Amino acid sequence: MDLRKKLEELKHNGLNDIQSAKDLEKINDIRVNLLGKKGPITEVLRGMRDLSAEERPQVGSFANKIRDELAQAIAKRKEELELEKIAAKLEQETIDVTLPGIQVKQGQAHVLTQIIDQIEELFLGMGYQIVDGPEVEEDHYNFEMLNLPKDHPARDMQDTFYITEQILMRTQTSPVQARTMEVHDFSKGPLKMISPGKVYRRDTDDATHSHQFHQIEGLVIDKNITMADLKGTLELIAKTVFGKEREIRMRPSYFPFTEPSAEVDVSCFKCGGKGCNVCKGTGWIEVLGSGMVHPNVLKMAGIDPEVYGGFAFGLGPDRFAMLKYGVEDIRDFYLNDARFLQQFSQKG
Ligand code: 2NL
Repeated sequence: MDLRKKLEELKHNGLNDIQSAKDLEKINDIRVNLLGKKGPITEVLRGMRDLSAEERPQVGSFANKIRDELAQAIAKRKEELELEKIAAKLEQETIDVTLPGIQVKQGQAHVLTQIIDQIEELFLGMGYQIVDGPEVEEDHYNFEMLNLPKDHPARDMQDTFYITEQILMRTQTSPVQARTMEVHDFSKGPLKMISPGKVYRRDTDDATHSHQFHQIEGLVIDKNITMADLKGTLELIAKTVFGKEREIRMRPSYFPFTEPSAEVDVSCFKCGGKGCNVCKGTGWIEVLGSGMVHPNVLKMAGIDPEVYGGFAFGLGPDRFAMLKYGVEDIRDFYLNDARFLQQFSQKG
């Protein structure tokens, strides 16, 4: 058969196949079949051996021209198919940016953390340090250093979780103060600290008690500290947590680690002092305990009570939150029920 005719036919059929190729795999198959080493054009070129010397270059250049045309058509069709493929993909992945988004639930600090943060901020502003300490504590720091003698009822097995005879779960955060007093260097300035944290007691007798709760204790030791310093400080706590209209009153009381000791009441934040169900008609609510640091406590920490003195107080963030928000069961704070906790959102 005439080689020219054969080449014409190859071109015609080849272009048809290329045009009707529907995907990139097909166009690749065509390229390999048509232009490859075992393809029909290579075969034609091989068949040129039988041609005359005149005809050979003519048919040769014609064959090359057809091969170039087919290669070009393949490249063009390949590009078309690639663009089509991208267009189809874009079509499929269309995102409607006007659709409403998925609301991300935003958390918030736990209500007890909110109260603790508020008090920490107040005392940081007055130059106090915030000190942490162990929750598993030595009897020595939890009781002995705080002037609680061996026969004190708080040291009863009924009231305290003992790990061994000398190791226990701290029942107050005062051991942190005892440890700090012991190492404080008064040549560098007075000691001013608060110690917030978890404490543990065995009393679970009613809904206002839990085997684990929180305490923040404060301690200031310097020369010439008076009860007026204590009262001013306590008033600031009351106003910060319960509102700036609040007033406080101090009643004589007893703690082994302070002398004199005072119980502190805040004027009722619901009725303003007239008397209501929250303050049980008295106009006052008991919120914390306080006093001037007992000389024995100073002595045991190596501080001379003839030179130095100080005040201390202890308050319960759990009790503060219960009073402030009218929560009746302390265990609500520890159940991690979002329906309860969400009520204390700070978003307003
Ligand atoms: C309460 C109130 C209080 C203290 C804690 C304290 C700590 C040191 C020295 C003296 Cl290191 N006092 N803390 C003082 C008064 C009251 O807590 O109701 N506690 C049972």
